[in-house]
Amino acid sequence: MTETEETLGTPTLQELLRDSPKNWGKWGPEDEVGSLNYLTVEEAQRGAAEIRTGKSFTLAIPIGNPEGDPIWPGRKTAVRTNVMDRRNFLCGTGPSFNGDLEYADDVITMYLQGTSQYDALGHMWYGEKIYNGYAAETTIGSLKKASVFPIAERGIVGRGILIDIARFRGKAALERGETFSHEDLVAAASAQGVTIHKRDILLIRTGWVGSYYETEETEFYRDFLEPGLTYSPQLVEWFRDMEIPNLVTDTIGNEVTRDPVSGVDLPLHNALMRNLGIAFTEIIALDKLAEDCSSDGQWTFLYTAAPMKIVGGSGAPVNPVVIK
Ligand code: UVW
Repeated sequence: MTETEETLGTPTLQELLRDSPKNWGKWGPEDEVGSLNYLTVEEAQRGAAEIRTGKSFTLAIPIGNPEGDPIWPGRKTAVRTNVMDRRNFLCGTGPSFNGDLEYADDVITMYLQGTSQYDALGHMWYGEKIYNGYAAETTIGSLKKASVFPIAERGIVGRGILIDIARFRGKAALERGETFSHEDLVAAASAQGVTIHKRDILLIRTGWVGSYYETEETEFYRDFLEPGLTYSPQLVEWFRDMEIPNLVTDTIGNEVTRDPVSGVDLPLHNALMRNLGIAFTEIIALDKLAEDCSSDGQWTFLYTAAPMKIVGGSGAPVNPVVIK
């Protein structure tokens, strides 16, 4: 099929999401953090109440791995360059300090979405408006509205719940393009012996990012189509009614890349992030945490995250910390 035949009959996001609910204005005309507003001090306490042993997990993937980092096709992986090290001091090109101090320095060049990261609410849009109704023109040059900065200033603390959809389906990782719905999440939670509560930070393991490290790059990126949640009006209503503040997954895009029903690419970035203001956290390492949760039966925990404070950024790297 040619690209034109493939896209013929595909609705625009405007058409697909015409009746989709929005949280615009709910937290005021100047709001930039959306559903993270649900994470009140009571929610932090609810998360803290889940701490039983104090065991902690960091959820970022390595950055600038010589074997490669999983990223969205078209982006480049991070390049860390050493610009000062012992050699400079051996050949006398290093700065001199009283006391003979020496040091190493690095520069990194990377996409802000090129590793474990929070998307800014203004990162994606359609119909000339970003989250909360701000004009798409506010993204020109840098995000003047709904950038990642207010999210970073706020930080994220709440009760996290891990749903291991791969384990639920008896697989190490979901297949390319494999989808699941909110009903599958509820069924998987029930199989794990847990209940997803209102305002939980939802972590979903598909095994996909973990599989990157065991798969040839060409095979991983072949016909790029990640597994993930798939759009339906009912799913959007479920997320809205559950007041989910933050969706965290071990995929690059947090949703199936192309909705198999409508043919639209990344509709949930728009239905959930742009319209409901749900924070998206992507490329997260969940395999070790899932292994531990499966062995001790504790799938809920305190989740904390502080993305970097990039002024005007469309996203920012993050290394979330979970405490059980
Ligand atoms: C794109 O920006 C295409 O995706 P993501 O939000 O997953 O980084």
